[in-house]
Amino acid sequence: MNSRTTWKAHSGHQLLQGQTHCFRGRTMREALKRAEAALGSELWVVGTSRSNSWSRFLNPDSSSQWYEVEVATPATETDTADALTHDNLKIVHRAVSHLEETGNDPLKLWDVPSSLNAPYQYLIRAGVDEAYAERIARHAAACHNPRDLVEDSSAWQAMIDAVADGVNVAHRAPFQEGEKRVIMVVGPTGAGKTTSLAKMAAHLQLTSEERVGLISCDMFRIAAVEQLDTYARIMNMPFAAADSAQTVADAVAEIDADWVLIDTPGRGPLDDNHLAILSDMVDVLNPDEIHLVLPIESAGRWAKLAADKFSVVRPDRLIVTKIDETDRHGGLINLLADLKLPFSYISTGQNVPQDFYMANPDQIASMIMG
Ligand SMILES: Nc1nc2c(ncn2[C@@H]2O[C@H](COP(=O)(O)OP(=O)(O)OP(=O)(O)O)[C@@H](O)[C@H]2O)c(=O)[nH]1
Ligand SMILES: [Mg+2]
Repeated sequence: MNSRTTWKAHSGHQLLQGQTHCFRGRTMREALKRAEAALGSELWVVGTSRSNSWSRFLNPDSSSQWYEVEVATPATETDTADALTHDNLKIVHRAVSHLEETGNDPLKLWDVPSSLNAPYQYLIRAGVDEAYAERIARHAAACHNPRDLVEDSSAWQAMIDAVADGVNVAHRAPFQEGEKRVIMVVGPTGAGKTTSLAKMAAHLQLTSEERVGLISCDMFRIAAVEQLDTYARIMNMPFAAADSAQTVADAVAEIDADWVLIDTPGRGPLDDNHLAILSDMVDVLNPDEIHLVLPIESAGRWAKLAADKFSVVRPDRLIVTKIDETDRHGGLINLLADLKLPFSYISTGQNVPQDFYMANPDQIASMIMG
């Protein structure tokens, strides 16, 4: 039975001769000595392994073990030329194609336990940016003794834990008697702001004693006011509509509610005029929470642009919507790392109020890791 504990001392940038050679010994020193005697002292150790002698199957008490070292010599110019004229070219070509297909370099993680490689690759396939996946794998390695990561199942669990460790969630201070808590949602067109606000209102109504009220300041579209008004009537909540910083502030003061949830119109992140109006509103209202709403599929350049533009309204948390529209949830990590905003809620469908969860690091990690 082989218990292979390979490590690669070879940097991956150094040219090697086409072939590697294996040498065995009763100890690792003996195996290395044999390699040196045969090939000289300038050797690259490509891998090492320890194996029990086959005779152990006949005599389980036997303690005989073999150490094996796999070495290669650095290439000379002639060697390289020779190697490239042979079948090795095909091998190199195949390896390069594989790296291009998977889009990542296995040698990058040569110094972490090899059992972390499969969950690392999985993270990349799930859409996690390669640089973030590498950081997660290194965090998993740093948190464990390599001996505890030999089993694949432990390595996967370590990776799930490492993902969860990096998931930052927003906290909500307990409600104080007599206060009026103002929550606002902002974000680009169609991101899921109104639906998320209605879901959040339902959750607050179900989980707290206080009264919840809704305000729409999307007066540009009659349908938008009606959309939120309909939710307010279904949930029996007070509702108001207003359109300027001052009229919204007046509506907040007048509405008979402890939690006041404010919906804002959707506009593209390049609409500076709209952002200026929102920014005035934020200055006057000074909301307790401002949730930026973005769909998971926006992760990447577009989300960074949106977050950058919406930063003038100072969002302090992120609602990620439309999680149900993709089977690659790695975008959650990219959003978190790129935008540096903690998650508040996750929206997983169109049903109000069901498809909506307070962000939880363990659940998010399990979602990403399948
Ligand atoms: N599949 C899916 N659809 C969602 C989710 N959240 C919202 N939607 C849908 O996305 C569409 C837009 O949702 P809205 O809540 O109206 O989005 P909005 O950001 O308020 O849109 P504007 O006010 O026009 O900017 C609706 O059809 C919603 O049902 C979600 O988590 N999953
Ligand atoms: Mg809306």
